[in-house]
Amino acid sequence: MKLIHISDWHLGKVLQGEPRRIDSIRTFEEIREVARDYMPDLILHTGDVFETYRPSYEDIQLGIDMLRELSDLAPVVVLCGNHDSPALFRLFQKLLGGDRRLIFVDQARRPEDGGILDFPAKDGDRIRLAPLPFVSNRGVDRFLDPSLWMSRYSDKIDVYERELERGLLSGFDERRDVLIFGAHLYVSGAITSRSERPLHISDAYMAKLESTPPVTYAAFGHIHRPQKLPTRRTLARYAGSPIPIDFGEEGETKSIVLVEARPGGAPSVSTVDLSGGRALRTLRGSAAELVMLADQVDDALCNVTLVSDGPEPNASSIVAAMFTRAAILRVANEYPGARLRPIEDDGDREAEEDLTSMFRAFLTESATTGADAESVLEVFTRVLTALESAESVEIAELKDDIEVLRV
Ligand SMILES: [Mn+2]
Repeated sequence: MKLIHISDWHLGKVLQGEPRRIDSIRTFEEIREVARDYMPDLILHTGDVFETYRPSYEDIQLGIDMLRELSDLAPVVVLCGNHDSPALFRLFQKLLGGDRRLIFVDQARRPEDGGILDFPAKDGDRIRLAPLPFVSNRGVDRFLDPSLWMSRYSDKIDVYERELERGLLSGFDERRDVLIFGAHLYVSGAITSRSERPLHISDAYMAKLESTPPVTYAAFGHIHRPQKLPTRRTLARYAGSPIPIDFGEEGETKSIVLVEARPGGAPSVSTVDLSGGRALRTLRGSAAELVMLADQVDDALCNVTLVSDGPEPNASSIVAAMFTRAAILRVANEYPGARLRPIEDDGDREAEEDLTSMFRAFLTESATTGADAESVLEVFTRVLTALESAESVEIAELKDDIEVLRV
């Protein structure tokens, strides 16, 4: 049998104001070409098709069109990720009726409730898939015995995995079956990209990798960095996202996974790199240094810091003129005095800090733009004092000061 494992499209993602639709379309075209050549028996999408619970109609249309195109090549199973809405997945499934070519799995089900999906493969083989969409820690979990509702996340996931394992093994035919597990899950040992939703990759949402059911291949979604997982008994991978979703993924090579296996045999697993998504680049340097980088940047999405001797009020236009093909998402200007030096902590901190010291602390972490930090702090203090002391403040008198604070 042959399987293609894809994941984490995040359609509808807008990065610092820049829509990523074109990146998704370009990588989809690569995925489709690979699928046409590979001729898989099954395509498994391990979740986060959409960026949000309520995707726009355009993004729904795009996602469905892409999945339908893939389903012309092989049956497609899509697991609900933590960014996806289970209710929307149920609606899709309802609209598709009995279409066995495109299956949306909103939640895990017990084997007797259709929790295990079988697909015919080449040479009379059969793929048995145990799908485990994202399990939330919130609310009452009907899959579990009520006595387990309050237990740790990893223990809950264990229950799901044992139940699905039972389903995979019941009626298992070693001469023709290849077992596959698919889950939208953060498992121990995974290296994150820092661009996944932080809460959902915290320890509170971590499952034990060793609890993965014993299958020929375990397909994981959720973590955006493509990677093989350090398991001994089961071959397991995160397919990762096809495009770098956020700056935490800067420089990652994206890919999809191809799996070929015979019943009872070890799988052969390979990856195909995807290059369609525009790169993300963080650039920092003087005008002379940045100009040298301009050639390599191409059409990347860039966050640029222009380093100068003093405040550079035209930083944005200088940078824009250098990088004509790139999408400039953010321009910062750094120069001596743009940040305050932190004051030594004398340990005798008052219970409630006053606004000036809070603002001072802020200016040690965030650079000012257009005026040096000392003068911004001075103006801030002057405005604050005026507001606190005067019975009525003439805004007009403070106008110049406020102008400085605005830049
Ligand atoms: Mn996810």
